[in-house]
Amino acid sequence: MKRKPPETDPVQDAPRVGAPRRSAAGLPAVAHSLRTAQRQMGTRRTALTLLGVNQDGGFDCPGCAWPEPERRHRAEFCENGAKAVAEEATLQRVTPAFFAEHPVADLARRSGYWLGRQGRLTHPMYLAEGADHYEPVGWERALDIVAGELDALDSPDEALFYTSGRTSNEAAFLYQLFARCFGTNNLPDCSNLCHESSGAALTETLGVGKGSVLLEDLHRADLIIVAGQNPGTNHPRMLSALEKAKRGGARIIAVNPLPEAGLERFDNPQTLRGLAGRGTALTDLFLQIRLGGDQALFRELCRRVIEADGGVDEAFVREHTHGYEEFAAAARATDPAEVLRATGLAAADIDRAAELVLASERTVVCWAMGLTQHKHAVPTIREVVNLLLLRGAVGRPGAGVCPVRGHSNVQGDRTMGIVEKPAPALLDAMEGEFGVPMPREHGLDAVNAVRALRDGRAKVFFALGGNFVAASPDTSVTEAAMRRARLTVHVSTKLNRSHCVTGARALILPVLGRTERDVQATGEQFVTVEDSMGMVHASRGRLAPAGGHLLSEPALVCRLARRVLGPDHSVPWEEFEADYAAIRDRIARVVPGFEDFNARVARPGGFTLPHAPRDERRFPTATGKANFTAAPLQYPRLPPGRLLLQTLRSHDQYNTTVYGLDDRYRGITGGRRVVLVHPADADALGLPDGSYADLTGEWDDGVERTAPGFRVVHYPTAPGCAAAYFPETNVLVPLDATADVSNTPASKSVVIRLTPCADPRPAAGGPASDKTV
Ligand SMILES: Nc1nc2c(c(=O)[nH]1)N[C@H]1C(S)=C(S)[C@@H](COP(=O)(O)OP(=O)(O)OC[C@H]3O[C@@H](n4cnc5c(=O)[nH]c(N)nc54)[C@H](O)[C@@H]3O)O[C@H]1N2
Ligand SMILES: Nc1nc2c(c(=O)[nH]1)N[C@H]1C(S)=C(S)[C@@H](COP(=O)(O)OP(=O)(O)OC[C@H]3O[C@@H](n4cnc5c(=O)[nH]c(N)nc54)[C@H](O)[C@@H]3O)O[C@H]1N2
Ligand SMILES: [Mo]
Repeated sequence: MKRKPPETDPVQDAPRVGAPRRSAAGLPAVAHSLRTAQRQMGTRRTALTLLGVNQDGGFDCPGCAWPEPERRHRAEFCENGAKAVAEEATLQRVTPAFFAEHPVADLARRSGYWLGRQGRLTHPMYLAEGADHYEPVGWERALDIVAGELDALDSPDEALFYTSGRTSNEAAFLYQLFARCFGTNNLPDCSNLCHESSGAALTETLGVGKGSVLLEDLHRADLIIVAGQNPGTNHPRMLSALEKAKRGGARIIAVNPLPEAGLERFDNPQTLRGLAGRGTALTDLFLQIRLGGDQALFRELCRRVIEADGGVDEAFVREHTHGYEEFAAAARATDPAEVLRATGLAAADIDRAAELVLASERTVVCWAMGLTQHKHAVPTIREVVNLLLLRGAVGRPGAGVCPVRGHSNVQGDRTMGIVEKPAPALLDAMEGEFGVPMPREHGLDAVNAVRALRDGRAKVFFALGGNFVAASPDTSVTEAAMRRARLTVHVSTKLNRSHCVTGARALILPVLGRTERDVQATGEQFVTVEDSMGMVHASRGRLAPAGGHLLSEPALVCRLARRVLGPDHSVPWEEFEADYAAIRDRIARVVPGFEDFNARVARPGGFTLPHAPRDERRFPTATGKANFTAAPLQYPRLPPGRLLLQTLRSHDQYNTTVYGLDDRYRGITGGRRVVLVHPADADALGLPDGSYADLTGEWDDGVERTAPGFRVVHYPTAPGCAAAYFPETNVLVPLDATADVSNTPASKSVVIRLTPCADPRPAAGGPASDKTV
C-alpha cells in the first residue's frame, strides 16, 4: 500500500548549501535577530518589545523554557527568542477579509511558512458544515457551537482537550479543571510528543518527573554531558551557562550524531570577547554517536564506573538506592563489542569519556529530543539515571539530571494538571476544593487521541494553542483522523495547518499572546510560568493587543466553562475571569509547592518549587529509594541499503512555525527540503551532493510513506544516519512507532530508503512556484 503525502503549496524551496559553522551566536546572531524583528514589528516596537523580554516586570520569552539567570543582562534574550517574540508581535493581521478571499481548500494547499507569515488572527471565525470559507462569528455564538457539540456527545470521553506548552499556569489550571468538571481526563498535550519519556523514566527512578538541577548547579559542575540536544539553536541562552561552567573549569562532553555549531564554540554576544569572535570552545569531547546508541553508551560508562577502583559512591548507593546488585550484574555482563556496534564510537573515545566521568565529583547530564524520541527512550533515560546514581550525582550541588524542556511553560502546564493520567492526589485535592467529582479513568495521550479520532471514538477536538495536525506523526493518518471529527476548535494566535484540516465544523478562537497587555474587570492582570528548572515567575505583557476582539486564554476558558457547565456551577468562573489572583489562590490550595502563591510570585524573580531528590535526597518512588533499573540493551537495527532518519529542527523554526528558510549554523539557506547524509552512505547509494531523492519510510505495517523531492546534502553526520526537518518529514513517522511506556513518537529513528528523483525546482522544470510565497 502506498500513502501519498498531503498536499501543500509548492513553496519556492531552493536550498543552497555551504560549509557548516564551527561556532554559534556572536554579532551575526544579534544582527540577524534585530533584522527579523524589525521586518515584523518596525524599529520602535522592536526596541520596546525586546527590552521587556525576561526582565522583572516584563514578559517571559515565548521561546524555550531555559531559566533566567538571577543577575540578568539588559537584554536577556537570544536570536531565536527575538524571532519568537517577533512572530507574535508582528504587525501583519489575518482579518475576516483574508478569510473571505481564501477558501479553506486554498489555505490547505499553502505551506506552514506562508500561513504563519499572514499575521495575527483577529476575529473568532467559524467554518459551517459544508461551507468553503471561514466566516466571522461572535464570541457568544462561537461558545454556543462548542457547548452544543459537547452536549450532543454520548460521553464526555468523546471530547479531546489538547494543550500546547505556551499556555500560562493560570489558563492551564482552569482548562484542566474545566475538562474534568465536564467529565474527562482526555488532556493530551505537546509533552506527549516531547519529554514524556523523561517524565516516565525520572518518576520511576527518582520519584519526581522533573530535572534536579538549578542554573547554579550547572555553573558549579565538573562535567556536563549534553546528549541529544542542540542548544545553539533551541536553547541559545544555555550556551551562556555552559560558558560560565567552562570558565569555572568544567569539562563538556557532547553526544550527538551531528557536530552542532553551538556545542563546538560560543561567541557570547553579551561579552566583548564574544562580540569580537574570540569565544569559548565548549566541547572537550565530541562523541559522534549513531542514532539511538545512547543507552549502550551510558551502560558502558556504568560498567566502567562499577569496575573502577572507588568508582561507585558506595555510601550513597547503600543509603539512597534500590536495585544495585541486579543492575551491577547486568552492567558487568555488557559486551563491549556490542557497545561499539550500537554507538558507532571508537573504543578510545569511550575510554576518554569514562576517564572524564571518573574524574568528576559533580556531573550533570542534559538532554532533549535526541534521547526522548526513540522506541527505547525510557530505558535510555533510565540509563542516564543509573550512571548518576552510581556516582552519587543526584541531590549534590553541581550535579544531577537536566532534561531541557521545550515550550516555555510546558513544565508548568504539567504541574497545573494538564496530564491524561492524573495522580489521584491531584484529583482528590480538586474535589475537596471545588466540591465537583473528578473523573478517575485515565484519558488519551496525543497518539491515542489520533487513534480515537481515526476510529470515530472521539468527535470533538479542542486545542488550547499548538498545531496538532502538523506536530503529530503520520501526517496522512492524522489529517484523515481530524477530518472525521464533528467539530475542531483551535484557540490560536497565528494561522496554521490545523485550521485548514478540519472536522465537519470548525472554529478558530483568537487570543492574546504573552507580549500583550491583559486587562480584565479588576484591572491589568499578569500570568505565571514555570521554567525547565522549576522556577515560577510572573509574566506581564506590554504591547497593545493585536485586535479588539481577542480574549485572554483564562477569560476564554472561564466563558466556555460557564456556557458548558451552567451559570450556577460551583467553580467561581466569573470571579476567576475578573481576577487571576483568585485563580492563584486556588492553585495555592490544590497544587503542592504553591503555598502562598500570590505573595511569593510578587517577589522579583519569583520562587523555586521544591524537589525532594534535589533538596533533601528524598526519593518518593514506589520503593522509597532511588531505583536502579536493569533493562536489556536496545538500539535500532538497520536493514542493508537503508538509513536511519532523525526529524529535527532547523535554526529558523519554532516547532511547526517556520520563521525562514535558512539553517545558518548547518550552512543551509533558502530551502527546507534537504536530507543530510554521510558522504560514504550517499556514495554507496549513488547520490551525489546536490542530487535529489524521495524519502520512503519502511515500517512493519507494510505501508510505504513517502516524502518526495529532497536535496541530498553530504554532511558529516554519523554513518548510517540521516537528518531532515520536521514537520515536512512527519509524513514518514508511523503513528504506531512510539516509545515503550511513554508512547512518544519515535521521530528520531525512522528507517528510510532514498530513491533518486528529478530536481523538483521550477528552474529545473519542476512544479511552478507559488507567486504569493
Ligand atoms: N528556536 C527554537 N527553539 C526551540 C524549539 C524550536 O523549534 N526552535 N523547540 C522547543 C521544543 S518544544 C523543544 S522540545 C526543544 C527541542 O530541542 P532539541 O532536542 O535540541 O531539538 P531537535 O532539533 O529535535 O534536536 C535534537 C538534537 O539531538 C540530536 N540527536 C538526534 N537523535 C539523537 C540520538 O539518538 N542520540 C543523540 N545523542 N543525539 C541525537 C540531533 O542531532 C540534534 O542535535 O527546543 C525548544 N526550543
Ligand atoms: N517529526 C517530529 N515531530 C515533532 C517533533 C520532532 O522533533 N520531530 N517535536 C515534537 C515536540 S518536542 C513538540 S513540543 C510538538 C509541538 O507541538 P505544538 O505545541 O502543537 O506545535 P507548535 O508548532 O509549537 O504550535 C504553534 C502554534 O501555536 C499557536 N500559538 C503560539 N503562541 C500561542 C499562544 O500564546 N496562545 C495560543 N493559544 N496559541 C499560540 C500558534 O497558532 C502557532 O501556529 O511537536 C512535536 N512534533
Ligand atoms: Mo517539545
